[in-house]
Amino acid sequence: MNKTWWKKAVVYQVYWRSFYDTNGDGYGDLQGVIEKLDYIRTLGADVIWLNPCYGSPDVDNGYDISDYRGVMQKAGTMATFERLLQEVHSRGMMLIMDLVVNHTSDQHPWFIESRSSKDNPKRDYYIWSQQTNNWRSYFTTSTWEWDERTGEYYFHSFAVEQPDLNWSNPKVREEIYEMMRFWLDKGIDGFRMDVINLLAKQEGFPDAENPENISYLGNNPGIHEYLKEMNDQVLRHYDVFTVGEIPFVTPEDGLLYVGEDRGELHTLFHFEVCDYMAHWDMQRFKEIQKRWYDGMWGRGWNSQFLNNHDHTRLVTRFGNDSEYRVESAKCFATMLHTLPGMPYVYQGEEIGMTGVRFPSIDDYDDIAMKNKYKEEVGKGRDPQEVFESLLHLTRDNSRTPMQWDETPNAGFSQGSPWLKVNPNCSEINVEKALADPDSVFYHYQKLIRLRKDNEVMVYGSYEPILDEDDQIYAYYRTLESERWLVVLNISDEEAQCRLPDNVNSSLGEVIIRNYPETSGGSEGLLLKPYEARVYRIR
Ligand code: TEU
Ligand code: CA
Repeated sequence: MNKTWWKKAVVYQVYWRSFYDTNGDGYGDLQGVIEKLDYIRTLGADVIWLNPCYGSPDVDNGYDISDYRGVMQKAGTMATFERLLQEVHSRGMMLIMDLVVNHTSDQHPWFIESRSSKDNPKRDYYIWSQQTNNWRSYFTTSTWEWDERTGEYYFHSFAVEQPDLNWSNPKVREEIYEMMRFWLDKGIDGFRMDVINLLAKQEGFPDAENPENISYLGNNPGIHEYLKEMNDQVLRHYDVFTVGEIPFVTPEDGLLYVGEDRGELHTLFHFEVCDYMAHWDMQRFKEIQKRWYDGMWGRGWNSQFLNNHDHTRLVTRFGNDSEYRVESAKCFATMLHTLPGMPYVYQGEEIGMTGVRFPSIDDYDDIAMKNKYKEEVGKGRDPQEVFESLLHLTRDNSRTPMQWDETPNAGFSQGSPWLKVNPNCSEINVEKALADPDSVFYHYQKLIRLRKDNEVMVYGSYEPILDEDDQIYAYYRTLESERWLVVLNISDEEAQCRLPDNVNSSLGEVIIRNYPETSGGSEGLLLKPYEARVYRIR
């Protein structure tokens, strides 16, 4: 397996609008990211993934781009962006940007032209049709929107305000490649590619048998030709890192995107956990890890994450954010950083931030949630019931402002934050975390440092044991003579971990743990709720 710098990296995701506001307008901004870079550096992350900060009417928080070469006013200016990049580099870190090229904003000049007349030269930049089919989009009931002016429908995989680009048009592809070079020439270190497997569409848009399963939107014929071309035309000319956001993907298909012999992408995010596992499910999680490891190891590189700006914070969704918040945060951190693949830390995860429950739908911003709410209430369902059903997974769970300290608005903003701050901010914040040597923060810091010093965490093989156990997740990582055993009790109860005798007697030093030292007991290890230990094997 070839070794490159990014395989050893840990990525820290900055959702800038919720990170740190320096001018009091209620939105985090790029200047705020600059001011907090030393904090990220202290954590130890190597790469920063910055969510989209391009020109945008902001219907989907920057994922609806109207100006690919500009910086959104809320975020700052191009000069601030360039300073940010320079400051990141001067600290020995890297910066990757979101690349959102499946769709633009309906306010993008291309779309404004495209919709203006059927014979406009930009008409074919988007997908127009006289007919619809039965497909749902991510955020609405149909992928087709009627456009009065020219009497045709346009195609959108997400919101109505996010028309899909027509990638079968070579001019579109050339425009996108030019735009990518524009940013790469500024010196950015790569891209996180938004729903990149959606670029190619199904020929003729046939009706789906089960329209609720929207997997027809992705992995369609032609996608690999586009990605190879993108690599040929752009990426391979720079030393950069790419991660594709790839829903509906199996390990077999995953290899087609990131196989080391393929010349497409470096790594991917799959969503077998975050899109389909609403609560922790041990057997399912073990099965997913095993299948992806068997399918990709040695041939393509994976990612590890349990939350991001789209997915509810991990302690709330998978752990226990009341009784065992700190323990479960550290337990999942231990898991994410010891599983094979590149770990992602989503801002606030490193202090164990939790999801929220605001009283009313009006307290929420997420377009996915709000559209779904309207759709369901429109069917005559009880509004309160609909609202409650959406709380667990609304994207705003992880979008509330970063909690820096106990001052008003958690030290995030002097103004009125665009999304309310989580009321638990006086208890959970960076200032407290930095002052407490046992905090979640220092556990992450230690895990990240361990990765720098121990290649077994990066290149070690993965071998799970105790497969049937519903409380304990245990696995070896082995690289040459170095062998580690990770033992995690992912449950609210104590757990007896019955390791085979020969394993028990080979346990060496504990490399990292999330509880103070306890005695093992002769019949096996007794693990406290969410206890995590990593042993060196003798
Ligand atoms: O996300 C794609 C998306 O729809 C996710 O919500 C989904 O849960 C999963 O990640 C893929 O199946 C990206 C962005 O991350 C999201 O914020 C945008 O709203 C969306 O694309 C549209 O650009
Ligand atoms: Ca601001």
